[in-house]
Amino acid sequence: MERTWRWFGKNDKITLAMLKQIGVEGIVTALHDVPNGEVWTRERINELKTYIEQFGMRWSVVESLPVSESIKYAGPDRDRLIDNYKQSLRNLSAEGIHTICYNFMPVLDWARTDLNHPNPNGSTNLYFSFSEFAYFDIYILGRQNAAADWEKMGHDMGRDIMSEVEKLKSDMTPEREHKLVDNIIVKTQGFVSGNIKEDDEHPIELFRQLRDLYKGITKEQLRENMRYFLEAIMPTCEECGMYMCVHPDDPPFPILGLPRIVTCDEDIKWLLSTVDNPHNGLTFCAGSLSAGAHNDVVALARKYASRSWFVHLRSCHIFHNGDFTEASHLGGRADIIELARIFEKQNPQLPMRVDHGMTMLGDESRGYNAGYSFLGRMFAMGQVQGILATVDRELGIDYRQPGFFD
Ligand code: DNO
Repeated sequence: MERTWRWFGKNDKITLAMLKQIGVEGIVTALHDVPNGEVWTRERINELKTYIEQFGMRWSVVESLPVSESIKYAGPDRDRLIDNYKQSLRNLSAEGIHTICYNFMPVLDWARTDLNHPNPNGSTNLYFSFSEFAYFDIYILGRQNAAADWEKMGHDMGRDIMSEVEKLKSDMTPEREHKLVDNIIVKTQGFVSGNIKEDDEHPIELFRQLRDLYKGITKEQLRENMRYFLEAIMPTCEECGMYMCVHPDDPPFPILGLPRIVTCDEDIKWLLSTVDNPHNGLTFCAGSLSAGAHNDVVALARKYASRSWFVHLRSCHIFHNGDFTEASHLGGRADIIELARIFEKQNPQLPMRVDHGMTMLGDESRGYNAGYSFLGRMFAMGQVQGILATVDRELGIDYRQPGFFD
């Protein structure tokens, strides 16, 4: 696979010159300063693309060309926003960029409760605690029906989440509450979706307003809105050779009373068959999928490799109580060695990035985006490059990064 890296643009503390040194071939990025819903112009795309090419790399994948909330909940302006989306696709294609990662998660993109959870080896990782998330939902967001939903979730998991929440409540401090809000809806969101930003004064209020836009939207309705969006853009994708890759929901189960529709085998099957067009494909995010105990990640890869146009390599560990954390790239539920075999066989040119990495060896004081450390991701990238070189030799694929002087 093509060794790519998610880079957040010219303000990213990790520079392209640094990435060149660690074997990165392609860049995954977006025009992060264009507000959601606006057209990405050819000039702006070309300017960033040219900048990347000066470093001997290419702009391999757009992550993300965001789908506006109004398209997801079928607001009155969705057709206008879909037209803008199509125009951005045409402009990207005219500049030679043909792979788009996007997601269809309502309001909240990915969710974690702790961004610095200690690992036994002294590094830290991202962590999702059901009881802390439930506390946020019930006592901070104050969502109607939240307690009943968590009661049921606890029952289904064989875990007394509500007692854990009450225990948390008795120990809670304003600082801890603030941190939880920051982790769940600010620090993990601003840089990916732009819905809520670090300098928003009332993130909770803003979040409630966004959530209310989805009142009454069921899983079926959200699926219907996704089908509508995909059918509307497919002719443009065919015309300009654009490959859409939906990112699975992270975590892969419904949260905050909002439906999630890219979480498991059945969802993926629905998505790829409802709009059965090769331009409607998948970002195979092994990390998001492995956070769901219901997912057998290797089996999913075997089944859907032929419709995956972009791969995220990462692996989660699920604890006995159901909480999950991000494991090392050589551990956890996603067998990255086997995934590398499957995808290398499928297409050795497929763009792949290591996803989140550990925070380690000083990463913690550098102010990187949550999950997007430098040393931790570089360590993971080294491991994955080794896996790929080995798998390539096994498969007789010509390894594209020989030693410098070969
Ligand atoms: C978090 C990521 C997500 C993902 C987008 C894709 O690190 O997995 O932000 O990139 O949802 O649209």
